[in-house]
Amino acid sequence: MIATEPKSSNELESSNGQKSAVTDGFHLVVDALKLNGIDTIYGVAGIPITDLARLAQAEGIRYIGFRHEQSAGNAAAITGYLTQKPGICLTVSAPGFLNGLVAVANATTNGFPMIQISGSSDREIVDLQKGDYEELDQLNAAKPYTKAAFRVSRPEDIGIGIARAIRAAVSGRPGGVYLDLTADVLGAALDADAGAKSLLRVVDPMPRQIPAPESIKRALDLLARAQRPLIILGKGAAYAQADADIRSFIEKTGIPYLPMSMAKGLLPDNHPQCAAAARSLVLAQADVVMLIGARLNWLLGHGKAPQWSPEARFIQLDISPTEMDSNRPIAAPIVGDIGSAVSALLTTLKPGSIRLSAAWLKAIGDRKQHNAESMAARLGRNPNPMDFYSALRAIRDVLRDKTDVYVVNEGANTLDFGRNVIDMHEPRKRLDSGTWGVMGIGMGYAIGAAVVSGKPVVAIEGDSAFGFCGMEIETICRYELPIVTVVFNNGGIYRGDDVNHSGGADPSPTILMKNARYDKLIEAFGGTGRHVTDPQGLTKALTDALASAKPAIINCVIDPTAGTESGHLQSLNPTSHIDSGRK
Ligand code: ADP
Ligand code: TZD
Ligand code: MG
Repeated sequence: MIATEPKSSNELESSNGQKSAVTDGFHLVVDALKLNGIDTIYGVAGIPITDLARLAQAEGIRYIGFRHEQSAGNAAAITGYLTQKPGICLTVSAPGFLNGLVAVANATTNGFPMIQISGSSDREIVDLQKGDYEELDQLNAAKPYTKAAFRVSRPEDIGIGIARAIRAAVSGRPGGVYLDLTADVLGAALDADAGAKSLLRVVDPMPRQIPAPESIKRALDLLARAQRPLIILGKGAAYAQADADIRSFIEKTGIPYLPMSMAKGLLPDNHPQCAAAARSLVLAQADVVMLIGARLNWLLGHGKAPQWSPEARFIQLDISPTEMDSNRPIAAPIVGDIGSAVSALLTTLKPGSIRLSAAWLKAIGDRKQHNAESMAARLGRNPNPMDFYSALRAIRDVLRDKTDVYVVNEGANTLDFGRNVIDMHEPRKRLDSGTWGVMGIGMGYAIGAAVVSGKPVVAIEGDSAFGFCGMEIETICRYELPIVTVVFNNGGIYRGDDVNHSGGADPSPTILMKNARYDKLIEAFGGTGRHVTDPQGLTKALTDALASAKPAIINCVIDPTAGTESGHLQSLNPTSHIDSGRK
């Protein structure tokens, strides 16, 4: 059982009869986390970390207990993204560890700082494969999927282990870190004074990385020669929390910008320089492109023609030097942290040095207006049943003046349409499937955002996406978090009308339960469920749910034929002729 008294309360009688205060691994872990300002742990309890969770809570760290480690890990990852402090996920050995590892891998892919702390079984049994309870060589399993992985094998190394994990998570390009704590280390006793001395508070774990002045000059010279410049803001720019300087640089230069999905709101989406509604035009025609915290990966077509002009030249601001030239040659790399880099750009920028061609701005303005009109027409329709547009219009209108609400979004069509329709007005308020396009982040991200901010969250979830993490509804109700989950229920992955080509009775691989009532799930846990079939019903249900600030699910019936296979990613989906009758 846990010692309810705080640390160093136990006393051991030594061989000479002297009593000396002792501490143990559990206390040292909690003390080390607190010393480094960690105030929240997300996890699932069990052998050997149950008492670690209890002790953390007893000592004032908020502990949020989940139903599945993957969601706990996702909550930790988004906490890291929102706060620049590593989010902590606590897991049990082997299966719990592996469940959490998916979230750590996803965090690493997205550049979110988090630490998965996992208990592990006895080394001598694991290493000789003698067959332990929950046996797994966790450290080696974690290595390929994490930014760094460490194991602590002596209680006196806990302080160093946690310090190294924190630095690895937040320095340079942030990522997911694994920290392995054996059951032996957790239970091991240590002289309390020696234990206290072994702990350290990390100094400046996320040091500024000031870019070379010549790299700033090279970039500004290139921009000065541009006719059709474009800035792309990625989630690295949002993460950097240099919001005012980024806005100032964009406004001072007048350069049109395109936000990647999680950078939406860094400047409000209705900003006159936002070129999101002219995306294909600006990608194809820009002659100098400045990437700020965005990788030229698949989300940007790898920078390749025909999406991009083969003549375009690139400036890239990134903390990771090896990101440069990963897809296209980078003519002006700026390696450093975005806060320092943008501030240096602002001080070096000479007024009037960047002149945009009027034709460029006009072409963008015209295309924006044209596309805005088509979008308004699509959003203006009121089909029955609802399609993605009419449902998202209702949500957009409810959220318009509630700019403090976090929006979590995942699915295929639900994600792709949601990104385009829901405007964001504040930085770091949109949290979505990110670099992997992963399903199942929804409830973890929603819980993490609600816990760190105390603000309301609206999670717009495809019905398939929701299923990956739906049991966390109980977690949301247990902690009474102000999260409204809107399930876009089109009865399937992408669509709800696919057929079994064998003619047999089983549903098609992409089909989910017809007429499922996700709203009823939350009622089992005392939350509010609403079933809506039209935009008016959705408007009212969402407005009421946000006003109550209580957990709610809105089951939102969407036309099963409204979506497209793979959403907007059809070009990535290889297809086969399944049978001759297939259309
Ligand atoms: P998006 O998906 O929004 O395009 P990416 O995740 O591809 O964004 O890119 C984010 C980039 O931002 C990464 O290459 C990462 O190294 C970089 N980055 C993250 N934090 C910082 C920072 N503080 N300063 C500079 N670059 C950063
Ligand atoms: N598993 C995981 C972890 N991530 C994935 N991206 C997938 C499977 C494959 N997948 C997608 O890429 S989107 C999607 C899956 C299963 C679900 C789409 O259905 P939905 O959204 O109901 O969430 P729409 O609105 O019906 O398209
Ligand atoms: Mg669906």
